[in-house]
Amino acid sequence: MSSAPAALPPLPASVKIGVGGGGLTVARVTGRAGSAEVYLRGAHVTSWNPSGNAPVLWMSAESRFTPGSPLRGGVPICFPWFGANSADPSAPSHGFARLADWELSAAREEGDDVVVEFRLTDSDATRNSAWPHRFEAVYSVTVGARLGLALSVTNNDTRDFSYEEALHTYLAIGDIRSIMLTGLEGAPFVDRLAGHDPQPAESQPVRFEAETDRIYLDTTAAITVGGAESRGITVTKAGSDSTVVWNPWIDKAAGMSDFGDSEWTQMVCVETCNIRSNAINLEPGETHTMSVWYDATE
Ligand code: TA6
Repeated sequence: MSSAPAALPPLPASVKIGVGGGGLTVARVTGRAGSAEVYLRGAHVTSWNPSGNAPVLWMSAESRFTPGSPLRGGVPICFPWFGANSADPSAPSHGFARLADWELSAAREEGDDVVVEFRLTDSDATRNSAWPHRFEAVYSVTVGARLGLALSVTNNDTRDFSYEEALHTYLAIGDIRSIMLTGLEGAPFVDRLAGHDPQPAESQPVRFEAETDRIYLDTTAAITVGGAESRGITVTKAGSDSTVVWNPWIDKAAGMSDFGDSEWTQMVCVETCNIRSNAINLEPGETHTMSVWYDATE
């Protein structure tokens, strides 16, 4: 049974609503400069193809499309916390937003681009969660020769609140063992596999030789993914002070039922975030926007 969407706004011919994996409702965008699919579950972008180019986002062939499970790949929205919730160990990893059904609130064409907007507000479930605040989140997806994502959060409560956020993007690459990330040179990071103490900054591009799970704080740098066997992908952000880099490598991939054992070579997560000491605090009525743009060569 698909998660029948709430009332839909007027849609341009480039946006069609259909039934995707697991019977979930999906918005299929076919613009002049690019195409994409966005599930209303989690407002989850699962694909983006600049016209004439190969997919830029990676999705696992083993991804689940079932209630209570996040999709594996694309761009999961982590909100209002990142990772485990320190106050409630039973709360879902990376927050409730990627498990919720968002409302498709607007869609329009802007030149060669197509813009689709999604909206999530507090509910009985969220108000009874580990993060009980009144809020509105508006997520804007711009599909074209570039992919643009913008997450705006408004405090609709009577007191201030803090939250973490991440666009946990899985990028499709040739082979993790032959790519490198530039842009983070000189930035200290927390290696989540080696405790929580900051590691000294590295002067070289990031390369991958094992499971890698790094949090870079206080960085606004653009990141470029490149290498002998990978197209170039540039990640440019605004309103974000943290970046997370992740690849599960062999053992962790084998331990995840929604991740194919051999798929670890095909992806790298470059995550645009505000987490830990970069968490956002909003006064009542305030809004914060985190945005990111992806450009891919060939
Ligand atoms: O962003 C990296 C990370 O926090 C890793 O530690 C790993 O848990 C990954 O996210 C995937 O998390 P998920 O809850 O989607 O399985």
